[in-house]
Amino acid sequence: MFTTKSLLLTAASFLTLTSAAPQAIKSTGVVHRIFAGSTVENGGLHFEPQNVVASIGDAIEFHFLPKNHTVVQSSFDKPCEPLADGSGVFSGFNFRTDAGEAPNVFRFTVKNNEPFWYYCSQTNGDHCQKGMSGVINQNFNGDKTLARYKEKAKTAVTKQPSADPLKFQGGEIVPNKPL
Ligand SMILES: [Cu+2]
Repeated sequence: MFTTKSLLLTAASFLTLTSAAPQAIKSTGVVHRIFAGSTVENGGLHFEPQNVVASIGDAIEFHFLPKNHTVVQSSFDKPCEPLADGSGVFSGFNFRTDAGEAPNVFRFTVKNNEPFWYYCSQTNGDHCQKGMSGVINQNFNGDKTLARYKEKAKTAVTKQPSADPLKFQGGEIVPNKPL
């Protein structure tokens, strides 16, 4: 038969188990390098690779080529605009380079399997409208494709995630180490 004390203890241990803080995401050690401004296609207004499949715990590392690109998370429905609730990932204009790769990279860890849409917010040359966008973990069974995102981006207006052009969020700026 349960005493009051044993019931309380049982309840306390149950609460301890269920109210544990969310676990930190364990790194897989996998790094996906995406090059912003790759000249492989589209006169450099391009991310390469632009359609990446990544697992939770993988690192995404953006390397920046000339001239002055950014990465800003958006929704599928509103290309060239940051997430409306202010929660999105963005790099800031911290990676200007005139030749070769910028000395730093922008890096973050994949936290879920939701599609992650992003664009370059450089308005000098209309990068987003001209196709400088990409996706991580597109749902390949749905109709929300990168091709459709780019089509909608052609007539979208680019918005910045912050009034401070150097502000970044949701990732870290770390030295670009050669492989
Ligand atoms: Cu750009």
